[in-house]
Amino acid sequence: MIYQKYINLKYKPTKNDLVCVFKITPAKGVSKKRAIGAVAAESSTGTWTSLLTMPEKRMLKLGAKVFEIKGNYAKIAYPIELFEVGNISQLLSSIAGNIFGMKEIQSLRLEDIIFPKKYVSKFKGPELGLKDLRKYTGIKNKPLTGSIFKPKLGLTPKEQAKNAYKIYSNGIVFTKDDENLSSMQFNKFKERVLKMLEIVDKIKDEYGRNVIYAPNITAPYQTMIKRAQFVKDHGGKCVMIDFLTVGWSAFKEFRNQNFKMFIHLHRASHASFTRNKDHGISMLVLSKLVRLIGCTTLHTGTIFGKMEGSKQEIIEIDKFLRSKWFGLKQVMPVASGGLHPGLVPKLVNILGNDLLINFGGGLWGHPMGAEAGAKAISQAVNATIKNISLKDYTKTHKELRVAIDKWGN
Ligand code: CAP
Ligand code: MG
Repeated sequence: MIYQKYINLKYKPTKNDLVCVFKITPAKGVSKKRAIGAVAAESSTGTWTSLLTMPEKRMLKLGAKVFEIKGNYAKIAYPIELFEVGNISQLLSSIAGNIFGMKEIQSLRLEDIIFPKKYVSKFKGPELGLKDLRKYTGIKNKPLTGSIFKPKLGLTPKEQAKNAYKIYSNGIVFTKDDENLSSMQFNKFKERVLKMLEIVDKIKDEYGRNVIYAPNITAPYQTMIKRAQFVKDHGGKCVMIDFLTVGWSAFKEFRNQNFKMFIHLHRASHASFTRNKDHGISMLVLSKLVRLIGCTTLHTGTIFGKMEGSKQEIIEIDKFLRSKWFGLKQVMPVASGGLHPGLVPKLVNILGNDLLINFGGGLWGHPMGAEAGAKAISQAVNATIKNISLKDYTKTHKELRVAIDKWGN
């Protein structure tokens, strides 16, 4: 059986091999080795039967090698020659393509990819990274705080801009459109951007602070480019892209335009294939691919908020994004989703300060209004970095107390 020939437990990966870690659950009645061999074959040079078009020795030499099997986890080494330089789509069509549909497996999850320098060196990584964001905002040793306008759809540009002023002037440094706001009848892109950038300028004039607005340019590629250029032409410093719904190719091509603007990446739709721990692709893999292409900030989860994501997984992803990695700039992780001021201390204690913490409902739902919502967030961050318990801080900070009365901690 050809599949098993892709298993070679004596194989030692070379420094140029790309290594994938898979979690493989064989289908009923299929041996583990057959299932794992099938994944290695189908994701590299093989298929379901022997062939006459190439000597088997040559096909296996260029093929993937299963070099480690531990329980349901297999490590597979791929010769770098199997991948086109700089082509993420082709990489995924190989190691995250047909294999998920094979009858030999019941479920399959691509847990991690260990990239060789030879592969990474062909990518630019972030044009503007974590350090550039801190430099621009002037915020050094504490998390950045941001907000998403809510309700997520329905506000007019004028309403959004008015709300933006209320929170920028009370300590919020970053605001973004929601992931499903692009250019709607009730909120046209250009009108929104112009009104929002006027507020950004107003804050600069009145407070001397650089604040950031991330307009969502998610759209067909050419429209994205036009919208990004419009933002840049009007003094904007950042754009937001839902990278999975625009696609890897569009995201990479956009990055390659070198707009010299911050790129805020939203991961809408990721959970369709990251949350099932037996089948799909891990958020760690997505994070590595995103950093290869390059962005400034990436949503990675909150542990305590409304979205699924384990503490261990989010710690690992955030650590990777901030790590030294073949000279590529760092990416700032974004914690967003169901967050409110009461969660700030435990979030920062676990995920650290190099974080953008975004609040949607946890700001706009504050009983005293948006200004108080923004103040409560700043108060929670200040209490955390001063190592003062929220309980004590609420004694002298009403906005925080009202937030904790409503949402707890
Ligand atoms: C949060 C949010 C974010 C998600 C993203 C929303 O709003 O704007 O898009 O949290 O999730 O639309 O739900 P709230 P993730 O603060 O009101 O929850 O960062 O996990 O991709
Ligand atoms: Mg959202």
